[in-house]
Amino acid sequence: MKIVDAKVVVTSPGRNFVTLKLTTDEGLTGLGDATLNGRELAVVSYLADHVAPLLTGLDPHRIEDTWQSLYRGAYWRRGPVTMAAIAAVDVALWDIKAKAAGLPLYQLLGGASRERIGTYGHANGRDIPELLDSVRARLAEGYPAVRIQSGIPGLKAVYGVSDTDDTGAPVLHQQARPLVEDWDTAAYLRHVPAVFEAVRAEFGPELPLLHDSHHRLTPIQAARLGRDLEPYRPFWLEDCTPAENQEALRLVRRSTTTPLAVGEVFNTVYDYQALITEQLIDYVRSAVTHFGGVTPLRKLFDFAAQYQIKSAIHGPEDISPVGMAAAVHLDLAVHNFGIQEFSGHTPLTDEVFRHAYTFTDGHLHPGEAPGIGVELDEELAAAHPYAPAYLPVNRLHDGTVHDW
Ligand code: EZ4
Ligand code: CO
Repeated sequence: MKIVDAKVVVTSPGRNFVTLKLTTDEGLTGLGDATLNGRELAVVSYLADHVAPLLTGLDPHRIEDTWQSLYRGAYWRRGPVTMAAIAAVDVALWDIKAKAAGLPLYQLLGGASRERIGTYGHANGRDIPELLDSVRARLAEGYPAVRIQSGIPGLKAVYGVSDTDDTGAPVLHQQARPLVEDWDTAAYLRHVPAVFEAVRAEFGPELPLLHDSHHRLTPIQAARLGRDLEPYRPFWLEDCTPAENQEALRLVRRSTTTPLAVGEVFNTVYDYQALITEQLIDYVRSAVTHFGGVTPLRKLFDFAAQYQIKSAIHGPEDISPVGMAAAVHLDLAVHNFGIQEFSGHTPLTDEVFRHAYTFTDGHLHPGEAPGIGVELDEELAAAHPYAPAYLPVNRLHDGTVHDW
């Protein structure tokens, strides 16, 4: 079998998605997600201008060899653009291989290690009463675990709150300039324990509660927050510091027993080296889409497993259903599965990317369709062309740019 066509499809059914479609001489097709939120066209160029010409004529069964030749052959290794492009190729090849075998991808990864995949959903509110309503809504949808994010007194727009409307539906950042959010770390550190207190008081001790600090704290601030949240037994504290400084997590780790989750912006195993070998974290958060595909993410999970660290694949709306499908197959197969973030997509997005995976009673299952189980409606995709979009920028009260 040979690859005869490599096509990059950009579509915006409410937000931008980049998809690689490979076609073989036997008529099999494979899809891979290459969406890099806010920098989409850089990956389109990487794929269309530099990778697609290398793919035609290759045997699609040679996944490891193709991955290594794209990673090592570029000379310029790592980085989100490169790794999103390689991820799309990797997933499209796994899709083809599994279709050729007539099996759902998870069967090629060792088969099911569980019956279904536990998820967490996003609850948020501008204030605590609104957040409590939002938690109630997620529980009514069946979510077994909930991430809680709240507005902070004195701040007008905060991560995880300003990007949803009153009904909890995502507000899309389809605009030509970044939205500016504001930030005050002291106000945040004062408020978050009160948020946990209120949610525990309302929903009791059993509901797993997660929280995302979105890279905004220094190590000593993160240590403080981790300690302050201990009485409420959080499931995890996510991205407490900008963790490209891996050593920073040593201070946090020795200061608190609050579990730590890190890695949604990482793109290779090297970003995790100290975090895993020194057991500084509890969950690895990388997405298939941003980590070079199923091949390296499986290796990461196996590495993490030796240190009792579990998987928690990033699952925001900006991972397309193609990237989500690949994640769900991995989740079902790996032994050290932890939890899967899942927000779902708009009905229009689910129409452009028809998928076999299902979400029932708060749990995902990849389904039994051969491959990853996603079909791209190219006509519908073309009817919704790319629209410029940026992630927000964060500023302190005096105007200083802060981590977003
Ligand atoms: O901000 O995917 O845990 N989830 C997150 C996400 C990220 C977006 C960035 O594109 O932190 O909401
Ligand atoms: Co996050």
